[in-house]
Amino acid sequence: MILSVVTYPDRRLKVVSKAVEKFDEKLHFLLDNMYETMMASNGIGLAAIQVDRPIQVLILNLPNEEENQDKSDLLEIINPKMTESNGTVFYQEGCLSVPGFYEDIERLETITIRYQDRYGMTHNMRAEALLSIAIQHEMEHLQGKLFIENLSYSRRKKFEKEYKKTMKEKKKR
Ligand code: QAP
Ligand code: CO
Repeated sequence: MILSVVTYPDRRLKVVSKAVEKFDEKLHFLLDNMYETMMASNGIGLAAIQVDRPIQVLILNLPNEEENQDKSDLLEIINPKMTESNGTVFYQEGCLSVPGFYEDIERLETITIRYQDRYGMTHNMRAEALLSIAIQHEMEHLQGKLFIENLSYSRRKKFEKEYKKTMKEKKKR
């Protein structure tokens, strides 16, 4: 089942997500629907709050070396906590909740997280490169934060202006 994606400036994206306590069928159904929704929208990552469920759930399916988005590489990350980090890098990010906009954002280069899977099993994972960036982007959603909130004042103003203009043009059509 494909769910509808909440887009900026919808206030529902600002809610702080609650920890998952029950690793039941309802959670598995949400995870499966999030995967379908992400694939149908050409995304590589999605947080539950983007489909109007403010719980600490995110999924990632990054393309491999052959640029294929293999379902066997799907990561389902629940209740994540960052335990270590090193360095910083810039990366041009986008977001399914801010369609059509891409901006360079500063992120931590490598991170280690502790998280649970759909069965409630705890894992530790070290991430670098795109995976590290994607996890940080999605973990910010759990705090009710969007990547555009990391922009400097002047770049944020420029974004607001362009986004409003694009929205007006979309309405006309
Ligand atoms: C988050 O983003 C991310 O504007 C996932 O028109 C971004 O899947 C992680 C998308 C950058 C790491 C690096 C955006 C699709 C998808 C759009 C996405 C659009 C269509 C964004
Ligand atoms: Co996003």
